[in-house]
Amino acid sequence: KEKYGPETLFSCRGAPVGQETFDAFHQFLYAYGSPNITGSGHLCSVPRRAAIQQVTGRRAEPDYEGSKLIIIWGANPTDSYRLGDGMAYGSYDKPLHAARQQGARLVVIDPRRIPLAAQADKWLRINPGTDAALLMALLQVIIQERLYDQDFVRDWTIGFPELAERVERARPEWASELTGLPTEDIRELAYLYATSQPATIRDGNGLDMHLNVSGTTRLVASLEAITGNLDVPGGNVFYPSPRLTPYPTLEAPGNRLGQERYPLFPYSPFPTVVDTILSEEPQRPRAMLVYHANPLLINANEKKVRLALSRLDLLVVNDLFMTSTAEMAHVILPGASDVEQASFRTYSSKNGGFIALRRKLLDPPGEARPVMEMEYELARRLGLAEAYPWRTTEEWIDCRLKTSGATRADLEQKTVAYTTPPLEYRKYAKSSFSTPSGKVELSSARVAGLGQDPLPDYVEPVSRLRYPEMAARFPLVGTTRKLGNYIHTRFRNIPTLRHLEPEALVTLHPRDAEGRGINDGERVQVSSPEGKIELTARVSDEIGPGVVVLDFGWGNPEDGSPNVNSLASDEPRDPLFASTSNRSFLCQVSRS
Ligand SMILES: Nc1nc2c(c(=O)[nH]1)N[C@H]1C(S)=C(S)[C@@H](COP(=O)(O)OP(=O)(O)OC[C@H]3O[C@@H](n4cnc5c(=O)[nH]c(N)nc54)[C@H](O)[C@@H]3O)O[C@H]1N2
Ligand SMILES: Nc1nc2c(c(=O)[nH]1)N[C@H]1C(S)=C(S)[C@@H](COP(=O)(O)OP(=O)(O)OC[C@H]3O[C@@H](n4cnc5c(=O)[nH]c(N)nc54)[C@H](O)[C@@H]3O)O[C@H]1N2
Ligand SMILES: [Mo]
Repeated sequence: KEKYGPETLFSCRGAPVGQETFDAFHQFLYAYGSPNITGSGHLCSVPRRAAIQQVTGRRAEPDYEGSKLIIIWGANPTDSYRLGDGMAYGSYDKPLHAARQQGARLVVIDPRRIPLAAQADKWLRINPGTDAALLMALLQVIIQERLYDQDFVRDWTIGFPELAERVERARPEWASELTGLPTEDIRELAYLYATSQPATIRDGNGLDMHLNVSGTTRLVASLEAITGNLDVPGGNVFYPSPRLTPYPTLEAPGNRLGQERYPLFPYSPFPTVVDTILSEEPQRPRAMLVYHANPLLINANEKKVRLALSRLDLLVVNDLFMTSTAEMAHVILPGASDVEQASFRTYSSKNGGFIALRRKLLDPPGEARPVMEMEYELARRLGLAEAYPWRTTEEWIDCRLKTSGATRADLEQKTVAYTTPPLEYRKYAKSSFSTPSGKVELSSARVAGLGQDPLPDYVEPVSRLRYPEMAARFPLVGTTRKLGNYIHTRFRNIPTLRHLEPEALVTLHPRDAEGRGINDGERVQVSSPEGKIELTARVSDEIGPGVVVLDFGWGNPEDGSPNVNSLASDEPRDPLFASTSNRSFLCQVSRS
């Protein structure tokens, strides 16, 4: 701190589970004098949410009940279930299946035949990263055929003529070339979506890990809006969510790293942190406090991330297990697990926003401690105790719940407490949209003000078309899948789960396997411009020819399988959010 300044300390957090994952070391960092929080956000829903916010003020979620058409778009809810849905609806996928029983049609847009695709009326096997082309063609047909909601567009949107002009040349034939989808399927989906009133879209993390997440997801929101599907029963709605007492209690001490370049991204994007560590800037990151995260394995370009982490003067990792990131640490803080510390979480749902408490069931073993108490103790020893309104986990929970409408005592009795009224539709008629103009901004003056294109557009992903020369050596497009039995890089050390999915696989289409003399179950090499790994081949037509799917989440010391992210490049990046293309990279598969 004395030598380089407090802002050279960074905190890095992973995908949140309980509220403690959002809050850990936040107060500490601000009290210490650093505004710099980083993590996995650039790969996970933050860009999608922030991009859609520019259009409609808030990301609208699917309201399956009463819907006539459900589009599952880059999401795999069967394997990647969402926390809270089970508590709100009895089981995570109940509303979706209930709507199906009422006759809703189901369309899945995914490069891979996910479990829901097998039950769908239509599976559109799209080329990875090309969704914006499909979206523009849908808009083109819907606008040209005047299938949009003309009253809504007139009263509640700005920028419609500009959007219409932008998509004018995006004909289904054009999109067909890029997406690999038949022209007829594109035209049919445009009619189906515009004439099935109401229709709903479940957008997912499949749209996140590409270099154009901002353009793609703004187009999703634009499509929902102009067809009159926003905040209506059976459409895409703004669910109520609980409000917690504001946190942290301190102001951010100055501008975060990346704030000027990526002002719409609420943290410091990890790729920017990596670049800055590797630069000669005197103010570069020098120390990192990693909590509940495995940044070495989950970011594109493992080699570069490893180099950056190795340059830090101090790397502290708080985890339950010896992860690949923890192996690099100077200091390891043994964390208490979910069952060894109390916590809570807020959820949005149709029935209202609710809060659920997680009870402590066991004492943490050995030197492990609840994170909020560890944070407080660290702050106390550094003379920062007075920034803290809590000392214990329970006091932290009380602090956060103070103005929420629920108390810890309530939650101990009820487990789940609703703190808002149930969902109300068409809220915009009363309170407008929460954008600068109060309307849906199909063209965004705020984005233009950042020197960026005010309208969303198609950008060619990492593909054979974008890099024809590279494609001569690496002719396949690699993408990755999350495994239902694991969460990201976790749980391979649980024998019962490991028994179900013992090793990392690469899935190839039969035609690609045959052409390479590869049989199901054989060891193969997968190489990309960034590196080379060995995996076991799985031959299946659940993906198209020319695309291979690699299993994400392996690479920790005890799992003995390689990390797919060593093959993905960290460039190019999304212009607004620095998202990298973890889900499309050029590669080649050959017999080992
Ligand atoms: N190629 C590719 N890359 C991806 C993805 C992909 O699908 N494909 N997915 C992306 C997405 S969506 C995300 S969110 C990120 C995930 O990125 P991360 O969140 O960084 O990954 P996790 O593996 O969930 O790491 C969580 C770590 O926290 C530890 N942990 C679990 N519980 C506790 C606890 O109670 N206390 C403490 N101290 N530690 C705990 C676990 O042991 C684990 O090491 O990866 C992203 N990267
Ligand atoms: N069991 C389990 N549950 C989880 C997680 C886990 O790791 N394991 N992770 C949690 C986290 S942090 C998250 S973010 C959520 C994610 O949950 P979801 O939002 O459902 O996202 P994913 O499971 O990553 O699935 C995304 C789908 O998008 C597809 N896809 C990939 N690229 C593209 C593309 O370019 N276009 C289209 N249209 N589709 C594409 C993939 O093939 C995949 O089927 O799940 C959460 N729940
Ligand atoms: Mo995520």
